[in-house]
Amino acid sequence: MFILLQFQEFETEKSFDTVQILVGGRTEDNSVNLATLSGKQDLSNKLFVSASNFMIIKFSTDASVERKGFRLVQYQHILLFRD
Ligand SMILES: [Ca+2]
Repeated sequence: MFILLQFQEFETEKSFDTVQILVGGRTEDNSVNLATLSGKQDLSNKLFVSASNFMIIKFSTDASVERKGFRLVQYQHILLFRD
């Protein structure tokens, strides 16, 4: 099982409100950081991929300054390889 994640919109307070994407394990401690995102970004052409059936999306924020936020799409599928 692969998990593919795509952001349709992304805008958070730069450096202070971050979205982390972690892959590789069931818990944060067992995962590696694939990306740390913040600010206003066009990510509509970028796919974030987990090669397992786990993906952690961690939003960290502070007490001041809000932006629009983010909207994401998740795709799950099984890839079949044939000779
Ligand atoms: Ca903030």
